[in-house]
Amino acid sequence: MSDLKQRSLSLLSALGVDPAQLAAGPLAVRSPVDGSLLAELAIEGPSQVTGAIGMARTASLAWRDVPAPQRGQLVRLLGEELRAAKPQLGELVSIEAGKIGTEGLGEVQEMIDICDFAVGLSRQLYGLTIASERPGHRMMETWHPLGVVGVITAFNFPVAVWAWNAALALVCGNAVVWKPSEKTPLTALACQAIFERAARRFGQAPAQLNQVIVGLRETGEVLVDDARVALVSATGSTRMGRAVGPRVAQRFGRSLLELGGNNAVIVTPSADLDLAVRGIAFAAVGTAGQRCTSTRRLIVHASVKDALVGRLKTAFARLPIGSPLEAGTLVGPLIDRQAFEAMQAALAAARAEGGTVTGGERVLDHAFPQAFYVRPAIVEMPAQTDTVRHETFAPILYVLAYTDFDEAIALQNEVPQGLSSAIFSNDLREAERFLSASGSDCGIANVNIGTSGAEIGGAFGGEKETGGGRESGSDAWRAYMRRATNTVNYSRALPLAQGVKFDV
Ligand code: UN1
Repeated sequence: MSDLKQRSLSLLSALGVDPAQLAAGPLAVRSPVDGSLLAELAIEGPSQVTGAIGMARTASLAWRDVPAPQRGQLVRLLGEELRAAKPQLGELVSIEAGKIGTEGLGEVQEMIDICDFAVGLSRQLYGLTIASERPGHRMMETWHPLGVVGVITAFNFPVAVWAWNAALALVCGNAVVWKPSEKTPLTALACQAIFERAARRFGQAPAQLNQVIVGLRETGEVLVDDARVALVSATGSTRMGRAVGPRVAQRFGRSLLELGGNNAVIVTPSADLDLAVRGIAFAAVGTAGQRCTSTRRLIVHASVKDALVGRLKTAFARLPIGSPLEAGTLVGPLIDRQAFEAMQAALAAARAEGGTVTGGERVLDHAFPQAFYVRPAIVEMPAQTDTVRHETFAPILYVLAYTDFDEAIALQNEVPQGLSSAIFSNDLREAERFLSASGSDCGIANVNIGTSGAEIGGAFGGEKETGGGRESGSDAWRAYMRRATNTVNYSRALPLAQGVKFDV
């Protein structure tokens, strides 16, 4: 048995996962750290998924009548359990998704933070009171649970994205059916065990309030097509969203899509370059460029391009690349061979379009023949070509020079995706223009910080091919509830709106 398998088995058992689940079927789970086999899981077939949705429906009928502040207490306990499990779950994220230690732990912290947020929210599911045009009438809005929420998540945030969705869905009175990425189901099983501990302590949660279904695309499709699933919240590629969105719409379900990004940083002549180098490096190479918020494009003013790109090249050349389980590593592996091949194909295409590539090669292949470590690439491009406009989920930073600020904003916006964006500038006019209606067209627009690493308090998501959904903070909770408009007549007359007369 490989060391990593042993380590993950002991973490999973400490987290409360039944070992029988880990050698139960055909789904091979491998660690991107060294390619070793961690577990073999059973795949849920269509009838099991349908059964899970039925149980979730039953759970939701009981849960919707529990007062929201009490529902919040379950999420408070979930947050407590996550605090206790943070070191083990963070390490398991590192083993299964290849994140460096601090990012694995950071992901669990993000889960704890959203639980805290959701607990407060459980007393703040506010509706409006609206002035009625009729005497003796009152109008108001009430917010009710949707029922069953389906959550589909990606490998790169294998646990936090479930928590963003589940914490809000649960305080909003829904049951959750979660299909994790087939590349990272072990961390999902761990979350399920953690959730069940919280539910046992809570004592009055209906059975099967949160369930995990492990499987491939077909498993997710059952969730997408079942009319009992009121909301499908899906995170992943634009290709996946293009398939999921119309199928859910076909049955008049709701979807919340968080898809690809092609996030740019604009650096203007007045920028603090020390800050820019650090901000861009973290956002471009953190999580080995596998965040949907990773910086993929640098749009830099011609007057500072050489200075900035020179410093970035030096920084990229020195990056400690290696096992994410070793202290000091900043860049871990790509998730698998397919990701490596997609990166190499993008670099070849960029070269063919006139790009100059620095870095991007495979490293550590002798130490880890079954894993895919790369040196992050900087690619200076003559123009924003098709390859630049496409999201490649790998650490590639395309560099484009600009001379006129309007041109920089146009370049930033001229891609199909619209998730995150940033400007480094000390010029107030430029920064404010970037944030204005005619500035960045993304769901996230930052000043003097990079494109990734958003806090949970804000709404998270983006426009265009990113899918339009908003998760996490602000008023994202509304997506997990249905709104009813109520008009109450407390008079003895029956005046009609718009002055209509209808006396019978
Ligand atoms: C994602 O990559 O799917 O802003 C989410 C960030 C994280 C979330 C990323 N808080 O980078």
